[in-house]
Amino acid sequence: MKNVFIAVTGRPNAGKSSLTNLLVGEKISIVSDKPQTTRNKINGVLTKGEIQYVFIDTPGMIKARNRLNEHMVKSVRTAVDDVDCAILMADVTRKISAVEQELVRSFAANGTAVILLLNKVDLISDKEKLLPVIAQYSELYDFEEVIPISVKRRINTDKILPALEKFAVEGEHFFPDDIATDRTERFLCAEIIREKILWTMQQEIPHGTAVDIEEFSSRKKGTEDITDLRAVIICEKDSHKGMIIGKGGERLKQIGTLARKDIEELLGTKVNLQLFVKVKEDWRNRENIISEYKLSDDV
Ligand SMILES: Nc1nc2c(ncn2[C@@H]2O[C@H](COP(=O)(O)OP(=O)(O)OP(=O)(O)O)[C@@H](O)[C@H]2O)c(=O)[nH]1
Ligand SMILES: [Mg+2]
Repeated sequence: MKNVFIAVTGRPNAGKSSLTNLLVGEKISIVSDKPQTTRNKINGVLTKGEIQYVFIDTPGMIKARNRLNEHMVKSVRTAVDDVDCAILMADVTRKISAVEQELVRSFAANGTAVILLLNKVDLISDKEKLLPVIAQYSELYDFEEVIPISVKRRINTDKILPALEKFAVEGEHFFPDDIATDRTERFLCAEIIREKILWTMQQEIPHGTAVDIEEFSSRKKGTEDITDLRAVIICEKDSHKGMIIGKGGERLKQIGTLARKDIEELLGTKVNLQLFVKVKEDWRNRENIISEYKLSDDV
C-alpha cells in the first residue's frame, strides 16, 4: 500500500478548492468567485487502487492583515512543511506575484517537489500566449512538471494524478478508503452556510463573517430522518447584521434556502435549518473569539 500527501497551494481564487473537489470526486471544500474563500486546511482523500492521495486544500496565500489572516498564512506554511509534494496552482490570466514568489521560497527551503498547474486556460483564446507564461514560471523554480489546465472545462485534468503518482511512498493508508474528507459533517455544514454568504453578499461583509453550529441533532418523524440545525452567523458590525438579514429577512432566507438544499444533499436527510446573526465587533482580531468558535485549526 502507498500514500501521498499533496499540499494544494497558490494565490486566493486560483481554483485550489475547485481542483480538490474535482480530484476527490465530491464537493468537500467551498468555492466562490471571491478571494479568501478557504480559511482552514481541508484534507481531500482519494483512494485509487493501492494509492491513497491526500490533498491538503489550503487557504490562498496572502499578506496577513488581521489575526485570522495570520492563522490562514500559518496553516499554508505548516501544510507545505510535511508533504511528499506540492501543487502550485496559478491563475494563468494573472501575472506572477509576491504570492508565487513567497511560496517558491518555502518550497526551495524544504526541497519540495512541485507540480505547477496553470489553471483557467479556458479564458485564453490564443494558446500561443501560454508559452511565455510557462517560460516565466520556469525561471522561478525547477518544477517537476508544468501542466496548463482548466478545472472548469476539465482540460488536462486527467494528467494530474499520473504526475503525482510517483511521489507516493510505501505505507499504510492514513484514512479509511471510502471517505473523501476527514472533516466532520458539522464543519462541512458551517462551510456550506459560509459559502452561501459569499455567494449572496458583497465584498467585505462575507470576509467578516463566520458560522458557528450551535445545535446539530437528528430525529425521526414517522419514517423520515430529520436533522435539526441551529447556526449562528457571526459578523463584525451592527450595520453588517442588518444587511445579512436584509429587508424583511429576505437575504437571510435566501442564504438559508440555498444552504439547506446542499446540506440535505450532504446528510441525506431532511433538514430543519434555523439561522441567527450575532455581532462580535472586530472578531477577526480577537484571539479569544477565534478560539472559542474554533475558527482556526491551530488554536
Ligand atoms: N474560468 C475558470 N474559472 C475557474 C476555473 N477553476 C476555478 N474557477 C473559478 O475560480 C473561482 C475561485 O475558485 P476556488 O476554487 O474557490 O479558488 P481557491 O483557489 O480555492 O480560492 P481561495 O480559497 O480563496 O484561496 C471560482 O469562481 C471558480 O468557479 C477554471 O478552470 N476556469
Ligand atoms: Mg479555496
